[in-house]
Amino acid sequence: MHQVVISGTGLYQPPHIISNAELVLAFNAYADLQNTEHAAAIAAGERTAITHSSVEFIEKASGIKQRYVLEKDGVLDPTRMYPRFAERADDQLSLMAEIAVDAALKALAAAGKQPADVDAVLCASANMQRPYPAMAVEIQAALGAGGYGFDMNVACSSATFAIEQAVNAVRSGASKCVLIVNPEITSAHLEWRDRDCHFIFGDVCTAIVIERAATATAADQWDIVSTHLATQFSNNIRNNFGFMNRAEDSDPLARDKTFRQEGRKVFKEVVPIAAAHIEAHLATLEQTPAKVRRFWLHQANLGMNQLIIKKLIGESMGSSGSDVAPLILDTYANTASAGSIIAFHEHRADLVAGDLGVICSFGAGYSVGSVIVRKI
Ligand code: CO8
Repeated sequence: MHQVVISGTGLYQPPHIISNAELVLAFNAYADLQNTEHAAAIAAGERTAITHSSVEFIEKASGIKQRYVLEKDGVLDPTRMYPRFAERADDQLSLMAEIAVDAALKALAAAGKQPADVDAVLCASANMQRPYPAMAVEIQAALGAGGYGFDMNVACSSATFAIEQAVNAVRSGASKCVLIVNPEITSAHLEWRDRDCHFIFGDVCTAIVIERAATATAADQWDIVSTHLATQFSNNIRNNFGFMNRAEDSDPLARDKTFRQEGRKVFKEVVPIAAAHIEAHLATLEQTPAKVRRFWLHQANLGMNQLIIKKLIGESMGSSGSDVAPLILDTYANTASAGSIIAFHEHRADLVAGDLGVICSFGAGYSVGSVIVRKI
């Protein structure tokens, strides 16, 4: 069995920012347009008027202040309310692969590796641009990596679930160096016309290099001590878009064909699941949350992370996160599987050899994945 390390991470940041103020302005313009268009039906009680969104609510309920997106004009156009992407020909690199290659090259550079050193590519994301050929195989080809690639989706937990697959492959000797990419184009499957969720998500891509400790040369290395995954079925976060829609004669633009959730239930149910999962995982190593120098938590909601940290170490966390559990969702929003990896990417330079950390994701499924790492 080989010792396995994370030897590099990379981050692709989209070119556009949407502030809460811009988002609310566009949503309220959309609401006014809809309410004017359907004034008669609203007056007759046949239709409910759309209520305005507010910056104050968004910041108080979620902690999110802005989000990055790949395309901004379509999202903010009150007559459209979703991004506008040019369709690409089959012989052009697809958008998801393009942002994954960018993040991957940065992660490989950090790890001091060449694409040819990679012998497996896992594209792990909450949504794939197409069913096949696998995004991972296109990314593998674009990079010039060897071995094989495959796609996997466990919603917000896709990255941690991919880390366990990569660790198992490297530990067993099947692979030497695995590249994980998490391209999240959430803007294309978010319902920007629903004020309950229009503020939640942002676009981004993260990448992680996982390899044998024996071949790692990077200055910054993280021993992967243990991984632990769990799922528990719930309909509280769901998206029914898929290849069966046409055969079912359902409306492709119906509300259930984009992200939807029972946010309050998710909040209440997932917080205890995540806290108990982390605690039980640490206990298997005879460790306690108090011994953990840093938690890089999934970034869905400030309140969720505050409660998880309170449950784990009894510490109150402020609205800008804390040293033990840094926050990135204020600037990136919820980036699905990439959130905990962005936190790890941006907030680990100050840790010293021997420090213990936990990367933990949680979300739709429900799913929860934790990765216990130690700074080498
Ligand atoms: N502006 C003003 N008022 C609003 C708005 C708004 N934008 N939205 C709702 N309100 C109102 C509501 O109508 C409600 O009014 P009333 O009391 O009169 O009924 C009031 O504000 C309170 O509403 P909520 O109870 O919904 O508010 P919460 O405090 O629960 O906050 C949150 C809502 C922020 C959504 C919160 O519940 C939350 O974050 N929950 C956790 C959700 C979560 O973590 N989900 C994870 C999903 S991510 C995942 O798993 C990956 C999926 C794949 C990615 C998908 C990409 C698109």
